[in-house]
Amino acid sequence: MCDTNLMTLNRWLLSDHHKNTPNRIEFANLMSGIALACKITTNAIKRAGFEQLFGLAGVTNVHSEDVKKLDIIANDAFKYALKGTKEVFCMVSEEEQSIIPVAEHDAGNFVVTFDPLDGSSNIDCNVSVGSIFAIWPKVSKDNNYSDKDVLRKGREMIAAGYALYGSATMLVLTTGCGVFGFTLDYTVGEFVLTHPDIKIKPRGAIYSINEGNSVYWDKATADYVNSIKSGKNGKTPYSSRYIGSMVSDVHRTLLYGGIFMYPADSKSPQGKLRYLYEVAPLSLLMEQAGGKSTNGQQACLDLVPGNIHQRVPVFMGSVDDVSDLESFHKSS
Ligand code: P6P
Repeated sequence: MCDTNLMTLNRWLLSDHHKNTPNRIEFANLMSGIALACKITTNAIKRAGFEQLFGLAGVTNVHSEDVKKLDIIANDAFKYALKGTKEVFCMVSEEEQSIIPVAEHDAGNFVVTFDPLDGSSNIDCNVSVGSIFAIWPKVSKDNNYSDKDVLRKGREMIAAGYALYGSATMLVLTTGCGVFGFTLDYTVGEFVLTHPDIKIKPRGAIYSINEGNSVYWDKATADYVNSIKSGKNGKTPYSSRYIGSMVSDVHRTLLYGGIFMYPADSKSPQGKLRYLYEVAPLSLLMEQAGGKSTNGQQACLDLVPGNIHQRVPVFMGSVDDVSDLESFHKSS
């Protein structure tokens, strides 16, 4: 059967769903750049075995992490594709130490923060990985970017999303009116709407955390995890699922319910995950899907990062599960 009326990402962005979006043409153009970067990245991942793209690039990044060859490919894909839209004022990448400027003749009105290939430590064993992005309006009135364009509260985001390079390649996006999932149709090279208006259930039965860090956890986190493992008060014990790739763990949490956690602990006093291009965008998606995202004390979207690679603790997922977690942290 040949569907000639595909609801592609671009058609959706220009549809009545965004009839009140003042600059929807420019935004749709920006998103075409992000979609291109995700297609280039997914293609590189699928070809990695044939073209010796697995393994290390022989350099370390700003976080002193070994950079994979595919990290560099994904980072370049995002930078070139975004600059090519002429809609970007400046960028922040997980792979780059400083804010990435855009030449004045190419500059636009959006700021984009992104993790081009999240979970890449898993990629050589073919575990699913992802790209994460957040879109913000520029703040500077002139053409000189500054920290005020990027060090800002998550609630100032106008859109956020991720690509999941899994059994299928999906792009999951919010523009502030719910969460929508698009699956890459290789036959036409388009992201097609397959998951309209995703909502997370109020309570799940899965918890997701790296239990290898349990010796470092604070009491509140340890007590909460023990409470859902022990099945107190006649409750069924939760199942444990941890992939170690944030996009995959969060996507499963979004669709199946439950809670994803990367807490601060004695090994990582601020947690591990970075605010601008991991925690903030995924927190916006979670809240837009009817879920919750907290650092244990307050909503993640109300936090303001101190630097572009600021790490924060994060607990996100079903409202009732995250609220239970918060009750342990707020009473500690
Ligand atoms: P750990 C991947 O390196 C990542 O940044 C996230 O995608 C993931 O959630 C986390 O780190 C996993 O960290 O310490 O459990 O290996």
